[in-house]
Amino acid sequence: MATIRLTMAQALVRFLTAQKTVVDGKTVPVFAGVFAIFGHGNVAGMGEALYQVRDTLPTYRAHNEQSMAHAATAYAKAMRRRRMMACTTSIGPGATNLVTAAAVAHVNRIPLLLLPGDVFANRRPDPVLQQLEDFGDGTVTPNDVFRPVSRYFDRITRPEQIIPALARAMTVLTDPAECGPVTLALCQDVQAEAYDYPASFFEERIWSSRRQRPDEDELAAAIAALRAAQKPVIVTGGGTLYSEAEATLAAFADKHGIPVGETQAGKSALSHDNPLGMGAIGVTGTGAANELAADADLVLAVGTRLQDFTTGSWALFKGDKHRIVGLNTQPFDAAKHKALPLVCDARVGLELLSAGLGSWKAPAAWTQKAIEGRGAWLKTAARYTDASNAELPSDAQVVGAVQRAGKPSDIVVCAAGGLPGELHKLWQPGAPGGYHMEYGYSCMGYEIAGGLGVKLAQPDREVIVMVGDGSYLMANSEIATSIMAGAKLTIVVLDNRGYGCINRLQRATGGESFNNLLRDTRHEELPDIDFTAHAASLGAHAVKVKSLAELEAAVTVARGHSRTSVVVIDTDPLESTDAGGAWWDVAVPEVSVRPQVEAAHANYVKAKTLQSIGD
Ligand SMILES: Cc1ncc(C[n+]2csc(CCOP(=O)(O)OP(=O)(O)O)c2C)c(N)n1
Ligand SMILES: [Mg+2]
Repeated sequence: MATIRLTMAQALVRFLTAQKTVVDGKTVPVFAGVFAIFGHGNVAGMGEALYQVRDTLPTYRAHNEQSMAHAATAYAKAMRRRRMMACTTSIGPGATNLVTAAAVAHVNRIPLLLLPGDVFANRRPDPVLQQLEDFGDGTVTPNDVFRPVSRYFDRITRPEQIIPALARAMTVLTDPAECGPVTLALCQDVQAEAYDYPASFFEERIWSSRRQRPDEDELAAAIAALRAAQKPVIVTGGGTLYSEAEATLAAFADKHGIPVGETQAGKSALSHDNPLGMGAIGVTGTGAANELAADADLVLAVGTRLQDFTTGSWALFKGDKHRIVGLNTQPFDAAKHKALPLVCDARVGLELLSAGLGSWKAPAAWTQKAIEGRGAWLKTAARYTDASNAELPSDAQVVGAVQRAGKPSDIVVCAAGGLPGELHKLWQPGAPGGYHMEYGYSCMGYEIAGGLGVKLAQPDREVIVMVGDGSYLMANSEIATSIMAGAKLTIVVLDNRGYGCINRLQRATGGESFNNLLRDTRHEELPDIDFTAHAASLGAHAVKVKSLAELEAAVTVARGHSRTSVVVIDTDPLESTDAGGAWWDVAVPEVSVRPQVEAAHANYVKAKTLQSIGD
């Protein structure tokens, strides 16, 4: 057997370069690159190995491990999970800084390869710098915290162990139902240890995205359920986009007269002007989508995890004896809330359902109601986003201004704060993939790093990051990375001087304004944070605007820049779009000395009566 003598780290990166996939008819590497922050736990082993392959597997140096893993996650999401990136860190803090980002990828079902360093397998220098000592368990290291946030976890304590471990890693990373983060914790000494690897380990392998076909009985049951429906609604999630099924979905909705509501991950699948596109559904949904959802007798859930924002904490679907058909690659999702499972790829599933339904159409009155509801909602929404000379504009007005300065090919990126609700309801994506919202973990700090990953994936599209002051302050250092990488972003910072959405939530649950807006915090002095000076110090173009008209102009100027731009605008922390939307279960205290809390609790108890448990 032919062998090649390499260190474990050299073999690992060589294996990564040999993994290929086909995108738009072209064979390309599965791994577009590696984000790396070195320390003693990886600089000698992984660092030297990455240097050797820097022309085929580029290494990007980031500024924060969590952020670089967000960027890698955003890259894979923007690539519809066809291509991905890896992240390598030192041991200890470098490694555990990745954990939150691993959770983001896990919740959102996005492939991400994490390669944190780990302690010496030979244990000779114990305790090595940054080693956590467990008095009762010699096998535990901080990297064990990756177990619950990884779809596959392994600790590499022998060089030959990567042969089966990487095979298993690739199987997970490329599986539409199973994919998520894979963590291979690389013991520092083992990274540098040589082994005679079989040459076959490095042979090129081409991976393709599996399009699973459904079970015949499940398909027949789903067709029968749809045929019996009088008021069907489709809820489309991220799975539709990952399956590249947006055209199939549009054809399905049109042929069978079924209106469609989009989740946060699913938004942009349907063209904004599709007459059956009801827009956002759920807690942050449009009036049009939520009215239909409340009345629906059948919900065809396509590629969605049915998280609480989508189901209005399971109080949204109020139709008597409504049924859910769960079309999903993952059986866990397909059978939620006693759904009739239809386990398969979204595109294949919709095609087969359509063939089985033949010329069947939803009752015309139902389809017509949807079309009219959509028209009414668009008029309502325009009231919130129209141009205005408001001194302190609302987030919705900012969304409108950014949209007016936009082009159909733009991609808007966001994750946390009040903006996800406003964007979900009001943003009008021009093309599939034009709406990139991380709302599975809704992780503050994802926005700018995520924008970087999206731009690396889609260099020809304008990437507009919309971010609150809170999220900006939590993680912004990848502005500098975006400049280093030539990955130009337009970042719009909405400065409402605090955690506006949580303050509003606090008030809605009877709480006093406390510890959210800066003015309501314990302080000696209120900071007057100069976001433009901050962004400029990281190398970005930066400008503060005083009106929505100036904002539109500044975003237009930013489009023309080749380097990342930050545009800052002060906004009103108290305003949000009250039209549309649905109830969200946020537990209100049962007893309190404050009458406002007691009143909120009484409303809460009433609202909970509409919530279903398990069906
Ligand atoms: C890492 C993280 N910590 C805490 C939260 C809870 N949280 C959600 S939104 C938010 C405030 C966000 O503030 P900002 O970015 O200024 O947006 P705004 O609410 O003002 O629109 C907080 C604290 C979170 N989602 N992520
Ligand atoms: Mg804020």
